[in-house]
Amino acid sequence: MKSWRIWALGLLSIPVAALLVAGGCTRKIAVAPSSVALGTPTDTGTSTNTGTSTYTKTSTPTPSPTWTATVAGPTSTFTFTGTSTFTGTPTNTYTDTNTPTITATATNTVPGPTNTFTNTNTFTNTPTNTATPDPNLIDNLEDGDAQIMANGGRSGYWFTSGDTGCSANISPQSASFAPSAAPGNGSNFATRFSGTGCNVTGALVGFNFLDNGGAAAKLPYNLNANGYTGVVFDIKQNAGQVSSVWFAVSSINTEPTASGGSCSVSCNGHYGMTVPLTTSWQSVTIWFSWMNQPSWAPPVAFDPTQTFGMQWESKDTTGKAFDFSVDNIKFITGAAPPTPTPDCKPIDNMEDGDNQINTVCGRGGYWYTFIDKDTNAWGQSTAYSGNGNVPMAAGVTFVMSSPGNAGSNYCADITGKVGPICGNPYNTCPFVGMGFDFISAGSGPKVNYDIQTPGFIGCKFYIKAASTATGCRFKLPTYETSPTSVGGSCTGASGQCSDDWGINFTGLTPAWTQKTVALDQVVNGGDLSQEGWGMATPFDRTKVYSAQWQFNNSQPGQNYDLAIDDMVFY
Ligand SMILES: [Ca+2]
Ligand SMILES: [Ca+2]
Ligand SMILES: [Ca+2]
Ligand SMILES: [Ca+2]
Repeated sequence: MKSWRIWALGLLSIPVAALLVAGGCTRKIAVAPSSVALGTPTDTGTSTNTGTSTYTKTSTPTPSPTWTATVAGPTSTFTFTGTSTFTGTPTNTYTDTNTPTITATATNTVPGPTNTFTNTNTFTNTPTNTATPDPNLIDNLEDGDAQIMANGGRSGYWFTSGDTGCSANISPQSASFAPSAAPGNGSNFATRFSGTGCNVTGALVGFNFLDNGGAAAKLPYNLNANGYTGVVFDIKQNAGQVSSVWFAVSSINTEPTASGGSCSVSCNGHYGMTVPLTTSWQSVTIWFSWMNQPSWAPPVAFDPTQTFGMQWESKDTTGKAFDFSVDNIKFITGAAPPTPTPDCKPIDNMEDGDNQINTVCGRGGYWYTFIDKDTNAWGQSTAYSGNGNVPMAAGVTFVMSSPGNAGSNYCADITGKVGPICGNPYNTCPFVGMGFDFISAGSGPKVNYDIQTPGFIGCKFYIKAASTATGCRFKLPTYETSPTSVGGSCTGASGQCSDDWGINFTGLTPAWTQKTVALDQVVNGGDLSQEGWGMATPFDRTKVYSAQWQFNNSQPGQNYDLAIDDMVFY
């Protein structure tokens, strides 16, 4: 019964992107000056008429006279020939759809009734482009090289980077970066980045604002000097399973000292935002004031006066294929709208493929397994994540499994076996499970999460069990039920802590099923109760530590395969 001896595995809040290395960022190659048409051309040129003129006309009443057009350039002469049977003074009207406006005049040499002419000339205009470069445009890739456009004083180069699992598989490689000739968004070129096999931190594509000539230290670029307050870009998922990226702006306080920043610990936690990908081009607007750091990163200020570049990161670390394109990156100016009010209800659908719940509304804890562990006979449970391929042990990062609920890519899934017997010294029985903390505590005491203030009254999630253990207990450790060793207040005798508030599920099947749990005590109309073997506490809705799914001595010796997906508050 007693879960007093918990050895949490994978609890380390692995900074998923902490080790992303922005490499190869200053490769300098000889390039021709940009000659791409910038901005909206202003047509101030001379029109050269190289088309064939045809004229149609209507006349009232019929029968029609016959008209023959003599075509010239912008000045055309019309000659009427034929026999008019009409009498009276004709009024001829010409409609000219050319640009620039043709100055043709026509002479109706035969009097008649009201005639209407429509000029359907086709002209080929050769406008003179007098547009000036748009200083806000960062790059449209149309010159086909690896350097961003020379607007706004910028000069940097594109680069790519991948972790040790995928560095050889990413395309393009940083040293040979080239825009993809596959059509960009209404254009000839875009940045296309693809790869597979990332297993540590992921992979990224990005650029520096300034060319530093290959030196280690990047050069700072001042966004405020031009009044830049945000950026828009076009982005599209071409293929692969990774369906979101982390967009980030590197700046001095998150950039490592080795590359010109001031960060010395847990660096590269750049300010950014998650961008969900779609399979058709979408325009994404990001105001810099909307951006946040990843929750694992030491909080520092975003300094817009000392930024280095922008990057798009695939955060998947389970080897999934990613393939996305970026085009038409452009700064925007002006006052940012208020930060959108985030939807605090979704907890995690795992679709970003990492081991962290959604970093929203103060949450951002990490998935883990926990397991009995002792030299006693009962300490023999096992746990695997990542489609059963990752044996969980202390410090091993929890890996999501595929596929997930409702055709999605990922879910949280653990497989293994519950230890066989209960035993001394406290009649402790085997247990194993998975869960997450609502707030990452790092290596410190667990952090209270308040579900009362946001008004959450329950949670929902999808669950399935595909092995012989068809039941589990869903529970929410709180400050009051947790032992002092992890930051809680439970000081009961040995073995009396961790009798957490929860609910038992039985009859789970291999089919995904949604469960709804009212997060309050049964006596208050909720679904939660303690098991009764431990210290009695109230269910404190302001001090919730975690959500966990656990097998215990009700399934000794059972094989289990338990999956969770699409968890939300309501
Ligand atoms: Ca383009
Ligand atoms: Ca270029
Ligand atoms: Ca996540
Ligand atoms: Ca999912």
